Formats: sequence, structure tokens, C-alpha cells
Amino acid sequence: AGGAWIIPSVNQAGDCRVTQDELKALVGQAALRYVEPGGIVGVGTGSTVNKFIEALAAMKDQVRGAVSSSVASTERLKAIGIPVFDANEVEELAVYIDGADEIDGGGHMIKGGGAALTREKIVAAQSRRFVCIADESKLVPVLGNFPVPVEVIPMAAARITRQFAAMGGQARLRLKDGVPIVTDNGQHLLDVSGLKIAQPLAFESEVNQWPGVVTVGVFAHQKASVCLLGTPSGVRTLD
Ligand code: ABF
Repeated sequence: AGGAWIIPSVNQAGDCRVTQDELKALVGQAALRYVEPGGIVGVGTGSTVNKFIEALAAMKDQVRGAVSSSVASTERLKAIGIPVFDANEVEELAVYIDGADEIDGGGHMIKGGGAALTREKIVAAQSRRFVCIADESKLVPVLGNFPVPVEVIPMAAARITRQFAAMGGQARLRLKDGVPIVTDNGQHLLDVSGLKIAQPLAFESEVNQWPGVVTVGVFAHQKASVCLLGTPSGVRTLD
């Protein structure tokens, strides 16, 4: 389908360029049409989702609430007055809105750049429909250029690193100020570069069962049912 035309911003040089931020706002706004009035919406994490949350404020009285995938998104939802439910309080959600670090033509994604991959996958799993919102830079022919985030139990990190090395991947512990970051679930994160993931479903199933892996940031079992892609000529809907 086509999509709304946007007025590109014109900078001092007079050339009109659409910023990545404008593309994120475009798809954040476009996602509203997938939110069921009176329903509870599943909400992901990241800067594109933050644009969706900002847009959601305009229809907050039409939604019953949200199930959130991170402390960061919970804080933003509460700040605009949207009730946040625990995932256990809701059996099934009609829709889950979330971003991605990469998405391929089949709707498979790499996610976890925002360190929220575990709760994102949990909320995606309890949603009937996964609407991915992304700027066009995220669409790739094959997943893997973006290092794959993997949430791990700390004591298993070295062994999992060796297992990735055996398949040609270089796993690095995600650090902040030289210290391993700790996720909302109290675990560590590896970022694995050097992989080309042509079979996302097989890759996710294989890595999921390595002892110590909490979540692998390949969303193939929970792939996107539809992707709203922000482009300078409007929103492309891939489904
Ligand atoms: C989140 O959105 C993460 O899984 C993913 O890394 C991130 C993408 O962030 P952004 O929208 O800021 O590019 O769902």
C-alpha cells in the first residue's frame, strides 16, 4: 500500500532530507490504526516505540491499558497516564507494537539492542498480532550484520561464547563503563557479530536450547505479522 506523504524538512543548505527521527515518528503514528479501542496493547521498547507511545497519548482514553516489555517503557506509559498491567493479568493481547534492530523480508527480526529482548519476546508470544515499526534502514536481505543480542546466565557466558565461536561468531559481553550491563531480569548480555542468519527459525531453535541461554535476540518463532516501514515517501506496509 502507499502511505501518507510527509513534508521533508529543509535544512539551511536548502536540500530537503528526511531525518531518521521523522521516519520513526511517522511509523509510530501509523501504528495507532492497529490499536483496538477499549483493548490492552502490548508495547515494546526503543526509540521508535517511544514515538508510538507519544502518539498513543492522543488516544489514551480509548485504550484500557498496556502490557509493557521493559521498565523504560512502563515509565513512559505511566507518564502519559496509561495503566500498565502485569503480563500475568492478561491472557491474550490483540496486538504487540515493537521496533527491531534488523528485519528481513519474512518478518524475522534481530532485537535486543535495547536490552529488553526477553520481556519483548514474552509479550510478543501472548499477542495475536506483532506489528513491527521501523525506519527503512532496518530492512535487510539477511539477518546478522547487527550483532545478535543474547541474554545469558552469567556463569554460562564463556561456554556460550565458545559455542558461537564454533559457528564463526564473535560474542562480546555488553559492558557499560567497563562493567557487564544487567538486564531487567538480572542477567548479562552477549552481542554476537560475524553471523549470517539465512535460516532464522533453525538458528533460534538451536541457540534457545544451549544451557544458560535465557533469550536469543532472533525473533523467528515470534516474527512480525506486519511491518510498517518508514521511508521518505511514506509508510510501506510489509505483510
Ligand atoms: C526494541 O527496539 C529492541 O528489541 C530493538 O533493539 C529496538 C530498536 O530500537 P530503535 O527503535 O531505537 O531503533 O524492540
